[in-house]
Amino acid sequence: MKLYASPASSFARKIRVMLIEKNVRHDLEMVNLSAPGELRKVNPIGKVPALDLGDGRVLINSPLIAYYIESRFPDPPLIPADPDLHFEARCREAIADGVMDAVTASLHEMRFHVEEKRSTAWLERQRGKAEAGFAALENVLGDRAWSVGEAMSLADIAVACHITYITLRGPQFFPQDRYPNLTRLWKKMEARDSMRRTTPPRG
Ligand SMILES: N[C@@H](CCC(=O)N[C@@H](CS)C(=O)NCC(=O)O)C(=O)O
Repeated sequence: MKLYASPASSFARKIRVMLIEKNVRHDLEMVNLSAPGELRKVNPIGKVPALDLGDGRVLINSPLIAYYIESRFPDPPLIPADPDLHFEARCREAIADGVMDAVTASLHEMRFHVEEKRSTAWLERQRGKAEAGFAALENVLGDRAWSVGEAMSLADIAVACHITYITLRGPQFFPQDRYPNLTRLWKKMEARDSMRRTTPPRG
């Protein structure tokens, strides 16, 4: 099994963290996303993560890959088996991923357009999504230890991986004093071995 990732990708980091937490043996290929060459052969969309199962099948899109890993390697559970908690965890993952998509769209607009050519309406729309997403995650977390149930789950991993990336590349999208519950969870997550071993580069 080979995982295609890139050092900075928080979507790929979700999967790397899961594999480490579950102690799943795998090969890791770091891709330069500016020259995705080989990646395009396994994922026509050219995005990481992609998981090559080694039997001709390749899975793409982190929620699908996460679900596959959980199904194949259920211990320790990172997506709860209980149906209500299962979908709650995956819904939180989807909100965290959606925040990350909105922040990425904003960062691209700012990177690829000089100021006078940027769409303020587009930037505002993305900012609104990021703010609403973080607010929803903050409120449902409250003062509880974990996002869903009584143990760490994929929801916590997704939230933490994306907050780290956003804090490095667009800290204005995550003012820590506005989101004290998420900040507490994020810092706790970052102290884990699986998170330390997958820390993205600063540059
Ligand atoms: N929805 C996808 C998003 C993956 C994604 O956006 N990956 C980025 C890196 S964080 C990427 O590969 N970008 C390269 C490109 O779009 O060409 C997932 O959850 O896996």
